[in-house]
Amino acid sequence: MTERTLVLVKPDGVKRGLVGEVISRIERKGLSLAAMDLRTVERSVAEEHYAEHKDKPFFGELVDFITSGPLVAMTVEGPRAISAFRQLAGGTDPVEKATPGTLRGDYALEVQFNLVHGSDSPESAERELKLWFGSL
Ligand code: RTP
Ligand code: MG
Repeated sequence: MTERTLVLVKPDGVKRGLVGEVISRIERKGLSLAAMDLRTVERSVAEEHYAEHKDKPFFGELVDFITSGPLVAMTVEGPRAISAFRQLAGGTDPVEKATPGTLRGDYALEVQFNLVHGSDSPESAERELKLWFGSL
């Protein structure tokens, strides 16, 4: 089933020049881009995006980081795109969970600076694509 998912190359990935690497892996997997935009987001967007984490101790730092500079937001589509991109990204902790061969496993060291975001379910994808692109 064709799906759409929200992918972010977070500010650390943009600063480090890894946007092309992320896109390359998305394309090599067989997924495709349906929309893409470089932007710096307001705190309100970041807070809404990460609303599920609002009571976590790292919420403030997370919002500070996501709003710290330009990021690349993309709509990525293809068969099982949501799970497929989560597989490419690897686990949240780039050392303890993400394995080599994944984006986080290959390019990140710290949980906060873990390079990419991908929607984690069809419900999240719908909510996030509306927030970031105004539609699914
Ligand atoms: P994301 O939402 O960014 O795609 O990452 P995820 O699903 O793999 O992880 P999630 O549990 O949704 O956490 C969201 C982001 O919060 C940061 N985080 N920091 N300091 C910490 O313990 C901690 N835990 C999570 C990470 O940047 C994570 O991607
Ligand atoms: Mg998440």
